[in-house]
Amino acid sequence: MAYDSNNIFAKILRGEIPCDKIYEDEHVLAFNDIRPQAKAHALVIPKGPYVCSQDFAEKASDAEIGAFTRAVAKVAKQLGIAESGYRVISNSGPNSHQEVPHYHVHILGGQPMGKMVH
Ligand code: IU
Repeated sequence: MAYDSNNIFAKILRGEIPCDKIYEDEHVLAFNDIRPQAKAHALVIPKGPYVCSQDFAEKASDAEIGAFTRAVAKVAKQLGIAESGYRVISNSGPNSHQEVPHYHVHILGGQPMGKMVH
């Protein structure tokens, strides 16, 4: 799928729409989800134009992928949930109900998350 630069996260990255920023570095931005589904609910996104998990893994550089993985841990620490634990999930592609076509992972925690259901 081609990257649509009008998606909402692209607008956030360009500073056209505000976000509740938690963390930023050269490759990554993280912010609180506007419709939190847990006491802590953050989104981590790469700054590059990747649509989904598949796209990111296939096209991003090792530096971007490394920064992204480390950013998840940094965000969890900043949210104070690194020790209590958290869930990292990513909806990727049509069957997953991915709403925003810019790759992102959800970090959910701050409470017991319950068993995953499918
Ligand atoms: P999804 O995995 O693509 O379904 O998740 C998109 C998330 O982006 C969802 O949890 C929304 O609440 C969240 N979100 C946001 O944080 N800010 C926005 O402006 C929009 C969606 I639109």
